Amino acid sequence: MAKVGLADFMPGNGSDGGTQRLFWALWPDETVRRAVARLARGVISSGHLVPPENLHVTLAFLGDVPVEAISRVRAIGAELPGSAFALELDRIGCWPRPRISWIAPSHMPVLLVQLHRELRQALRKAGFPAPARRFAPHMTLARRSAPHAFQNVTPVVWSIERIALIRSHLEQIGARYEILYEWPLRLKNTRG
Ligand code: 2AM
Repeated sequence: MAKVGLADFMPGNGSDGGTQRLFWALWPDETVRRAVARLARGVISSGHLVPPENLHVTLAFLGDVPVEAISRVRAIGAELPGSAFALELDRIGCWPRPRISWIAPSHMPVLLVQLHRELRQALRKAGFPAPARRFAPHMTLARRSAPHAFQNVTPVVWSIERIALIRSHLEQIGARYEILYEWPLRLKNTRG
């Protein structure tokens, strides 16, 4: 099959019949979602809180992927040799320019660095544009928030045992995310 070129990834709302707006993510379970949402409500006092069901950590944003290329995106997930790890979300901060408040790990697990690297390499090898941004794992908590100080919080310990391919539906009330596929990570070593 032909390689997908940059021209195939033009921005759009992902709802036209020929493409789907996709990204790779770590998707929290209900317990993590609730704990993070509670922290966010307590700490962030401006902007729009992300609904708990939308909370996630993006691994790689693909943008609009032609439907005929999705089987190759899936194949990457099936072949990714990542291992499970624990992520401690313990720091709330903000990026003033995009006006985003986030929660992130103050310690970056080696296994997360490896997982991201393997995913980026696999995407590149399969002809997809690899993420250009430096990898700064975070969970967006609020958008259009006013700048605020960093704050260390009691860690939310998240046991990450799978990765997910997510479809983003851009709707009038905001983004709606759909888990298209999930793949388990190897349960060898749960601490990075
Ligand atoms: P964010 O949380 O920092 O906004 C779906 O849009 C997810 O992909 C979001 O978590 C978003 O990150 C992330 N993302 C990364 N690069 C993006 C881009 N160029 N456009 C939109 N979302 C992007």
